[in-house]
Amino acid sequence: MKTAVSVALIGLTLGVSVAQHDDDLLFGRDGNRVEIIQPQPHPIRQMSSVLGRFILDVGMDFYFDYNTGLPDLQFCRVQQVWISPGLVGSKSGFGNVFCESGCSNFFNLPTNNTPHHHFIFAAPSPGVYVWDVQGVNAVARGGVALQDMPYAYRVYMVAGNPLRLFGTVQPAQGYQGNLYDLRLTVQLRQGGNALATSMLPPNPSAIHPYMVGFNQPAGTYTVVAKLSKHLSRRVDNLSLSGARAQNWQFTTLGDVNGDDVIDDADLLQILFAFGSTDANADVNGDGVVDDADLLVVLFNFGAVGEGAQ
Ligand SMILES: [Ca+2]
Ligand SMILES: [Ca+2]
Repeated sequence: MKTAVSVALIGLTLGVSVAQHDDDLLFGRDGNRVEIIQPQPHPIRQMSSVLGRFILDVGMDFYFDYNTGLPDLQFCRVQQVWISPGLVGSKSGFGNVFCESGCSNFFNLPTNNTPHHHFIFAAPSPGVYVWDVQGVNAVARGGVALQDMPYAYRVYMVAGNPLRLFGTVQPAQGYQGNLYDLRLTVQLRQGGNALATSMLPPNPSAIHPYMVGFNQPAGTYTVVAKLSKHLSRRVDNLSLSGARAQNWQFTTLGDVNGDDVIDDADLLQILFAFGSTDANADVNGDGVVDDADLLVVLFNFGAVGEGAQ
């Protein structure tokens, strides 16, 4: 990994001709694969309130080697992996490029003979928004094809001043798969009523593996978190105002159908997928559906999530 110092010096060297910004995603090379050299991890970004919307400028560029002044790469595709509903990334002359559905969700560097581009991300209401990307199909300066980034790089964007929860997400001990393949759902409740829900893939490479925002007043809430394939956890009487750390440890695996109960419906789904690689029925995340998955469900049979209503 190259140092932040050399990146800063590059910024100075190129400062006049190319407006490089501290938070621009700089795509470079780490051994045989493409990597976002800086910023690592991406800092939490505050969106600006403009005409009733929230917007943020997100830049990207190649990483330029300090000694040679040359870019690490000659080509890289910035591929979106996940984006929060409602968040849209657009660029003058290109329209909406990144969004939940109906966008191309990738951008090639270089485009129009330059690797340096800026996108405006916009969101309609206060909250925490997520944009996850990977560098793929990259070609190094010398012409060598590089391996894709093996993880998703996350940018958190905060619109307004929502209630925020952030922290770590620990799956059950028996889960062997990738945490990013699961979905974390966090729900705010008061008096038994669900007020707001936010969902995202946990991302251990991000500044916080999860952060969610709720456009709700400060107060005392019950918070329920559910990780896919796991039973939910619940914390009562949580006093929320601004941002607060809340780590989640999920202990019980086996809820294949996501109804927060482990019962014969889960068992049946595994039996129907037995011997396949169906990711939904692969309880322990080892890539196959077999008796190990059945055993997990049988062992936890009858268990109900803390947040089940
Ligand atoms: Ca179930
Ligand atoms: Ca399995």
